[in-house]
Amino acid sequence: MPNEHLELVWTACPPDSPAALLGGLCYGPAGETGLPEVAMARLGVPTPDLPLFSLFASRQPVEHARFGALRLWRHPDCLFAALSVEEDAYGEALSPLREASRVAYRTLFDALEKEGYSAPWRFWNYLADIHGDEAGLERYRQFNYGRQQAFADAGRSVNAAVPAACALGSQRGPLVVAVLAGREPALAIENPRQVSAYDYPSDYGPRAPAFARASVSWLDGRPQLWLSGTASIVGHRTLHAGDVAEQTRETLRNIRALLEETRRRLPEADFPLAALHYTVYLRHPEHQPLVAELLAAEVGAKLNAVYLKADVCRADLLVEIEASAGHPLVRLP
Ligand code: 3EB
Repeated sequence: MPNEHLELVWTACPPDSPAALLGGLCYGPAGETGLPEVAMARLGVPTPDLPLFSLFASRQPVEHARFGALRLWRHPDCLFAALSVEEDAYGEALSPLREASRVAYRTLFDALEKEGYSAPWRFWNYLADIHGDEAGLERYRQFNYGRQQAFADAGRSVNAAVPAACALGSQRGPLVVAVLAGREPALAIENPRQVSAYDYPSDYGPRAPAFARASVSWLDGRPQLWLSGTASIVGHRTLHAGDVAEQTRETLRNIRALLEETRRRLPEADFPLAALHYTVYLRHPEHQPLVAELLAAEVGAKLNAVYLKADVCRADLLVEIEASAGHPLVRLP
């Protein structure tokens, strides 16, 4: 039985019932759909060249609107918006990516305010060449710079109650930013094992990443959990450099800690590992079978996961795992 409000759909088939579509992204070529494309190969499947559409669907009425590069889908209680930005458009700037990131976030924040869904719950961020140098700074750090500037420009806090997020390196293509937002704020959750990302020391870049470790939103009186990209970081340091098995185990310890912290903050948001829908980003495709085995050993036979080849935002990280819960998942062939 599909959830009235929000369900996650993973499919290789382009969406055929746009009325129910509440936005989404395509990992691979999006064809005629016009959905934002993220150049990432799917791993652990017999047909890696098929696209993977990661969509939200709803039985509630959804309206779609398009304003130039910005696409948005309005549900009565939440909104999904997505944007691709060509960095070339900011070729004059000292750092085109920093400027593109700032403009992408400004555009999305302006749209959220205008549409009446001012509370971002969860962002998705994808950029090419994430470790490349731009104007003397790693591109991921330029992205963080522009993102933090946009939060400040919009009068939004950069160090409390920030949304959940992920930020990954794609093979090529424009900066892609998507957001799920609501009329009511989500509850931001931090991980007691980790320094909050917004408090990272400046060794990780001049402007800290503006994201929470997780957030909990509410639809129809029920909680949804949005776990940010989670990696083998304890305190603020990367652990187990070069060891994908240990990095996966450490990541799962962080995820367990986040689920426990979520329950502590909000007893109704009681999600076991097996209730989560996972997206696993791997730097090296050959690690997929081992990571899948370790994940299944912890989560159990009901594991729902998709695997994507991506550059994780610290060069010494081999794996990053994000997840959501509190809404159904539909997998179409
Ligand atoms: C980390 O914990 C790993 O910049 O939005 C994870 C999730 C990471 C989100 C972001 C970065 C982001 O620092 C990287």
